[in-house]
Amino acid sequence: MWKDNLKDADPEIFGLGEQETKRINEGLELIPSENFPSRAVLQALGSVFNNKYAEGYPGRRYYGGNEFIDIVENIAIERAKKLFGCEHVNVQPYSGSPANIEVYFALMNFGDTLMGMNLSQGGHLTHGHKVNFSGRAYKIAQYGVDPKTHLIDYDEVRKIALQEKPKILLSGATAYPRKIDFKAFAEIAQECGAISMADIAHIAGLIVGGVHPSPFPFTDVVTTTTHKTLRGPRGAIIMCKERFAKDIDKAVFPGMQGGPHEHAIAAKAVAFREAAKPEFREYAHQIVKNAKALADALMAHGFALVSGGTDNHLILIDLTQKGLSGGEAETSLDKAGITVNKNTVPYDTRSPFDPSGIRLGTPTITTRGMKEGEMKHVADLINKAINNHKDDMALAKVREEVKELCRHFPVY
Ligand code: DSN
Repeated sequence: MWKDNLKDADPEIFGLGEQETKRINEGLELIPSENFPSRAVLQALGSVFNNKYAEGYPGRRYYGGNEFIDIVENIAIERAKKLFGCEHVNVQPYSGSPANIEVYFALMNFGDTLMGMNLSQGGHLTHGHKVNFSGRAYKIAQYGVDPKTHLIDYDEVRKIALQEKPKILLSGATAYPRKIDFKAFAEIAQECGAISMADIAHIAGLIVGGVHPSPFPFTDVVTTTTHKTLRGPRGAIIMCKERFAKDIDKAVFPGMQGGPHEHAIAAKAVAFREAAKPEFREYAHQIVKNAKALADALMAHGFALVSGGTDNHLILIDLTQKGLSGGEAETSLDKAGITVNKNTVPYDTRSPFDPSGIRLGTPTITTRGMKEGEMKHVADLINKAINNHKDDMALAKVREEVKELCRHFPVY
């Protein structure tokens, strides 16, 4: 119904929504940090919960009229606690970057040392990159991956941590195709007197689905976005041990944020309910099965995969041997209806603006029901597009094949 109203009120935006829906339905969206949430999640986002100012926390608001909002926020909190098995949750962070910065603001003084994974080797901007707030306000120590195996070298992490004595030791990544040993990180943090923090944004859905080890109960503070493998609305939450709860809550509000986005919080609650179902567990397992099948099929076509494969939802391809850059591949694949993003590979010799790799993953194609059999087909299509990356006619033909495959797996 809202769509009809939008159609009358703003045909231009409505029309673009129609085009975006068509793009989603007819293309392969392989960006590993994206997903297609349910209509229920989208309805909660487009609901009356958008309207309310609710600065503060349930039962302690700075505005009247929050009797229903309080219930919604409490439901979101309780569901997240149960889903992840954590002691305290703040569901108000607007997104992943604010959530991470709120943790730093809560638990460190400016100038203290933050140790995280280097962006160029799989970390995130907010894990201490020099252009980001995290790299400006704090002293930074960084770890990466082993030059040969492309795996995190936990002995090396320990060595750096003992030397740099960070206030926070952060684990988590945005372009790491293997399992992360959160227990090893927490032990290293304990040994060097640091607070252990994990950013599980990419793999939260895999963790609740039981297909990746959890950072709980040993990690002190855990952040996650809610829109990636978790398949909820764009947003984030911060989870922590009870002893950090007061500082975290104070840093989120009034420290960094004003009015919480209660429509997003309502949608987070809906997503947490969905993620607690047995079907979601199956979904998470299928994401990984699909990623492994896609990785195997790509390697059979001669693609070089960082770390030689994947354990999670994500695949990082080094295109050096294929003779094109990540940027060129992204553009050509776009023409073929296949969406990926250019990405640095570990020890990349090219610039981050046109790096050597592309990053792809299986969360959205698994959401639309594709299984291992389709992964072989997807790999063939990627291979065809890359091999013909300069030939627009050939790419248009691949686009038709992509459309035909997708026709059997409608999204919205
Ligand atoms: N921008 C996200 C990603 O694509 O991995 C990380 O926050």
